Amino acid sequence: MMNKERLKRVITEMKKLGLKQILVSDDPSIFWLTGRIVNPMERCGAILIKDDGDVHAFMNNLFCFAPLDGVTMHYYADGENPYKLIADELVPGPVGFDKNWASKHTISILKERNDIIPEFGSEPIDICKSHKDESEREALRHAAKINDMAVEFGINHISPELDELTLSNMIEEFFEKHGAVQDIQLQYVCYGKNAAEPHHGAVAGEMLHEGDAVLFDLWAPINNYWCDMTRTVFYKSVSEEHRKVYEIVKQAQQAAIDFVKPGVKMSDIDAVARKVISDAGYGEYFLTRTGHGVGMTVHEPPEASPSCDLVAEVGMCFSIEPGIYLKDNVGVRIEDLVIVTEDGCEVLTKYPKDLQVVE
Ligand SMILES: [Mn+2]
Repeated sequence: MMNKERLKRVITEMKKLGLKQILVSDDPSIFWLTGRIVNPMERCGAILIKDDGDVHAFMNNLFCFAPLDGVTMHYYADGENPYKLIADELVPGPVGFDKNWASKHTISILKERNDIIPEFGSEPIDICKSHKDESEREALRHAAKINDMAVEFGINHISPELDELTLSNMIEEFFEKHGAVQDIQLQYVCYGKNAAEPHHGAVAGEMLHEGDAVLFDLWAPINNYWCDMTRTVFYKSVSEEHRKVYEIVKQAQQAAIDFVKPGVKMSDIDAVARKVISDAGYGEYFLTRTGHGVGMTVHEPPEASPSCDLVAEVGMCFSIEPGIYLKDNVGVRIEDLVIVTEDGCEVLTKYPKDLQVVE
């Protein structure tokens, strides 16, 4: 059934933004509003929310989407035009569309009506979703616990016999055994200089050598809520330069975590981490933002980046993951998830961060 409290919060945000009507099509947003998992794939499925509380759902009848309390249901069959059904319920003026909805849907609706104006419409739900309630915080804590175990599993299985992809696949299986059932992504396992590419995944045939960094960036949805964490360890030995880089990243990450509390700007969280790395002389090698929101999607608002104007508020969950990336040499990233609390933040991922050399 429709979560009335969440719907009310969304409508409040719509009013603040001056949006009279939004079309919600993102699967996680529909799940967050209704508790229903629906994935219409290439077909059209959406929920229309108006600022007076009028709500309509449009679904293909193949997906067995049962009626929702207080929602006017519109079912269509293959061969029928769902866009006309939606267009008929819109009032003239701006319509907020979800940012990820395929253009074939949005353009088809626009073609049905020449008195509507497309707007970005995800913000009301994105803002509400960024404030996790207690049940969501519990789900994120549980996912983070599995993530700690997955990192430990990965580190315990480091071996010169395993290429990156094999170890990555073993970790993926570990996640699946612990409740990650859908949408699992490639687990990042990066050896040596590969760790210097922030988005190197895991490649077949890449083998481990003494002195290599081993970077694990592991992420999976557990019961619909994502975890995401990174640890970097070293194989058999660590050079002075690499040790220095590691300690700087660790300090930057801790400084940013210590800075998090309600009311601080997300861009300032980024600045705190960046300052530690810049002051140590490595500023130009910190190639990414400091963090991103996590919830039912692995990358969502708010982000800790120089360009984010949002302010940290109680219940927001995001990553803190500064890094230093020295091309053809080494990469170090340390990532934890935090939830903003009344007086600081709760760190969800707990695997130790002291420099570790694995035999
Ligand atoms: Mn991340």
